[in-house]
Amino acid sequence: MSDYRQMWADLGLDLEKHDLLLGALPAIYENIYLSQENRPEGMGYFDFVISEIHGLRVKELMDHKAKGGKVIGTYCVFVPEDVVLAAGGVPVGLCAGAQFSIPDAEGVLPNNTCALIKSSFGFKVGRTCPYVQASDLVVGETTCDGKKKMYELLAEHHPTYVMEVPQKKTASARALFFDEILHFRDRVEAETGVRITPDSLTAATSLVDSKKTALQRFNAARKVASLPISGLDALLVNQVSFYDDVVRFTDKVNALSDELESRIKHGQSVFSDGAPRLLVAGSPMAIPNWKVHRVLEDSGAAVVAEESCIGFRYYNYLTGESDGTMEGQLRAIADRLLENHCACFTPNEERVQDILNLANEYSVDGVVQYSLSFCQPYANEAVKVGRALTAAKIPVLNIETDYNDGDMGQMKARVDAFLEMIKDR
Ligand code: BJ8
Repeated sequence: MSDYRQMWADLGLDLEKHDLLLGALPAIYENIYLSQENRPEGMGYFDFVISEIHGLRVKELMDHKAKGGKVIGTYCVFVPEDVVLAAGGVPVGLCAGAQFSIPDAEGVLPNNTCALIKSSFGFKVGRTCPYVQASDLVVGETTCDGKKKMYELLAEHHPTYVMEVPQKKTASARALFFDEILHFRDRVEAETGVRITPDSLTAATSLVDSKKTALQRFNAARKVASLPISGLDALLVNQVSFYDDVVRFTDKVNALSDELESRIKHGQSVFSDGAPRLLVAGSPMAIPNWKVHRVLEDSGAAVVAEESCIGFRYYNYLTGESDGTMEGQLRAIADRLLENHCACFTPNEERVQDILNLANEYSVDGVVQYSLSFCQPYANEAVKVGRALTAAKIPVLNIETDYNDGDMGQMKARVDAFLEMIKDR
């Protein structure tokens, strides 16, 4: 760890505070992750990534910058990573899932703001995240109100660019979004000093599609009766997709999928027979937010899928090749992004249908609707989703929580009652 101190100091981190953060992580990870039994060997790579979360990957980013490359931080899957890659930049996800940074944000943001927004902002103002410090530019978007207002304040501390994401999927909204993608392309070119060509963009999109295809294959291994991997481990893989080098990550996920498919062939499961299968749907879970999966799986359930931007809403949509022109490729990217049915859109019946489809494809016994406290989009949309699930006779449990562990006992009691109800059906 000490090898990186100079790098962290150069990045302007508050070293004392940062030591506290990194000092706490190994015990938490050991307790939640390494204590699981019969994990696939391929998870060793992801354990390594976490052990080096503020070390080796950040060093790679700094080496890239030393060679004149740029790092672009993002907070939402609506920001097209292929455009950044096409300009030789490295995109990195900045959404934060740690309670640690929230006190720093609460001195500025209203307390009744969702934990993801507070944690992300707190990491910047508290100077405890090397990824945001390493970012030459951070890119926000106009999705939920809390995020857009936070970006105005974030811009006081860091070079920030905000993309407009529409709230409907009408023809005029699509035209607006395409225009935004053009502006973003221009902004990335200005930042990197690299002109994006149709070929470089097509190549970058192909890398992103390969990553998503690998994630689709990996997550498909969770459809079987004899589950080869825990929901906690699967969540981690989906989370790491936002930090890691795109080519290396794709290779590692494919290697892990080889192992999972072999486990499936040999009937090797990490769960006992009859563990209730659950789909978790709702707000994204950024590293190290493992709370709900932990409670669910500690209680004897198996999480088999995430209808989340850290999960299905990210990997499900591929761009493919277009007519080979710059405009055609950018249009294909814009169309792909607007396939994502984030709860910030209205109306959003497609998301309800996605959840029903996932429940069917993954043979779930129940759905947990997860929303972060004060997340209006997902908490409100839970009403319609809940009605549809009830009509389809699929049990549903609504969990609203934040990053604090204080309510875990109460959550576990509700989860236990939910699982009992499922078993008695
Ligand atoms: S496309 S889900 S990544 S906006 S949890 S900050 S919605 S109050 S994160 Fe998201 Fe893009 Fe949508 Fe996906 Fe607001 Fe809710 Fe907080 Fe959220």
